[in-house]
Amino acid sequence: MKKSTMIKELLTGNKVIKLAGAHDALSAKIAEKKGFDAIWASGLGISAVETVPDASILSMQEFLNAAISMNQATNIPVIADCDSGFGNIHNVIHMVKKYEYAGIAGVCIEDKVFPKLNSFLSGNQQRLVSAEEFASKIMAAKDTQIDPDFLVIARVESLIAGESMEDALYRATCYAEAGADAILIHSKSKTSDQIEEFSKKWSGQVPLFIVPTTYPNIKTKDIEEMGVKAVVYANQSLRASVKMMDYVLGNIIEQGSSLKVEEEISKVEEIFNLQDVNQMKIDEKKYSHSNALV
Ligand code: SPV
Ligand code: MG
Repeated sequence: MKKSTMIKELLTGNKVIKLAGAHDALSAKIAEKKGFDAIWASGLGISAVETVPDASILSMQEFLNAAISMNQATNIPVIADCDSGFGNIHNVIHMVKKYEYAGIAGVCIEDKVFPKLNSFLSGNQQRLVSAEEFASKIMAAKDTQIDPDFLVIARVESLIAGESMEDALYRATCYAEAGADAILIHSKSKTSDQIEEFSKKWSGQVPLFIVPTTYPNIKTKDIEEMGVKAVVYANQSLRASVKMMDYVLGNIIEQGSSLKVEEEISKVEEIFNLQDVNQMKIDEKKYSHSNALV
């Protein structure tokens, strides 16, 4: 089954869809192994791998290459975080052609100006484009896709930019009417109150996605009860790997050896498994020169 069809089917199913943020093929593969339904090719994560800010610094092609790596390494759909669409409607049209052709199951674009800033960057003003301008981007994206199952998610940043709940609901309605397949409602609140209020007032026209980074106490059961369809754990694996690398490398310098941390890190065999070394061994036997001659 096509990966876009897989995600479309999940959207119409009755389970909450769990997406894991990934920053490369390895993190995507671990997410699949752990049972996530889909991958979120995180703009923050992909930028962090290059140690640049999540502020439209990398090019679309760089984000796309990272998403392709994740897609090729896994059997589950990849939804690509495409920031504000890399520019205006012409950039969005180009983006949809490229991502769809590459086999990415869907894209998510947000209603911030280009260049965008990560939603949690403080001290900088988060600026939105008008609802009308962003609705045009959604229309352009939907008109461009060839595969009917390719997903276009509209991300509403009103609550991030300090706008009202009414603004968020108005924008979400405009984007759904423009053809968005789902709405991602983002919040930086320390509690899930905003998301709860939004989902209560939402018409249900299209399904909702949430990203509970700042309100991590919310559980799958609560999400289900709210009527939210999908949850994106956008940056937990990135933060986990940074913390662990920092701790382990610091410890080696402090101790003068890796002995103390040896039990706390993955065995080399676990790395081999993630690299499909087993398959390499099977291929080696199957295609050995002696077999070829008999
Ligand atoms: C990302 O993962 O890049 C996101 C989610 O857009 S967040 O960083 O929470 O805004
Ligand atoms: Mg992002």
